[in-house]
Amino acid sequence: MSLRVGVIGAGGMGREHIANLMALEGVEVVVVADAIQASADVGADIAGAEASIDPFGIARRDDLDAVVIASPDDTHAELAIAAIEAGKAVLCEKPLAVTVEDASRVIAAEATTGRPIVQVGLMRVYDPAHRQVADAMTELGDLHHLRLVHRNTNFDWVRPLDVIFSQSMIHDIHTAHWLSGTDFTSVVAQVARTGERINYVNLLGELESGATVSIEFAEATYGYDVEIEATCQHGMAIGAQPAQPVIRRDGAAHRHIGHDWFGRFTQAYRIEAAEWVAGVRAGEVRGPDSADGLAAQRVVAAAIVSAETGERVRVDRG
Ligand code: ISE
Repeated sequence: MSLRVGVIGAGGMGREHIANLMALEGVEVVVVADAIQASADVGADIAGAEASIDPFGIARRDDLDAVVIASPDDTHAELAIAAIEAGKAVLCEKPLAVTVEDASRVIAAEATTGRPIVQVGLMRVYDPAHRQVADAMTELGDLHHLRLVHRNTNFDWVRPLDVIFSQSMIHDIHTAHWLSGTDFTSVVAQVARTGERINYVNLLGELESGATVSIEFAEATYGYDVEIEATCQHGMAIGAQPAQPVIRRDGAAHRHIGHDWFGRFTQAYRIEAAEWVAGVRAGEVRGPDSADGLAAQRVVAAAIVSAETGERVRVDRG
């Protein structure tokens, strides 16, 4: 029997999920909802699905097995709770919520169902380059330091600091949690601005294991660029960049980087969709779960306080 899925949010991320779900056998995207009719129509056209402008109605519908939430970040928690209460499996784009309190409310709602049903779209765990680093680390002994660099292309949008943390750096925060297998204990954040624009954020974190993590975030104009380096007891691992040919032309050698995360993480998103569906069919959450979403949000909360106070801030772990 096919898995009947509703997709909430038909912006770039929603459309990416629609395309990836449609490529899977036995998955039917039944309805696409977006608060804006024109977007709902575009998403529904891609899927050959019904269009709706009632995201909460979709979350609550009883003829769907699962929903993907890819609406604006501040709607994630309420939509996830509505879907959980209607007994649906959920793939919720990151962040799970924009506050620790709301992420905890999602977890409380999920707990009432008696089984895990929420996966969070922290898709780097499916990225082949990140997985290679994870594999290499198993041979290198204890992790000493992780260096994560995230150059973003939201340059034409002046984003406040909390949004940069919860929308972008949350990926790196979760990567550190995943690769180290431990929690952050404290963070120190430094922020460089030009007027309102945040140009650069540096987050130095300490982990329960004693390892350290540095996350460098920059709004870049040239392309979307993510780097990872793990320094361990017996050596280090450097994440590969996606394989691209070198084009020599007009007296120059050129290698394409890409303008956004859709290009850099194409494969990760595809694998994520397939793994999520397999997990839903098995009645399991196999990828990053709501506890991972909450853990990351706790680090975000501490990072915001650190940036405001200039102090090193302990991460509240509940
Ligand atoms: C976006 O939602 C992502 O997932 C990207 O990885 C991140 O770099 C970007 O800033 C977000 O807006």
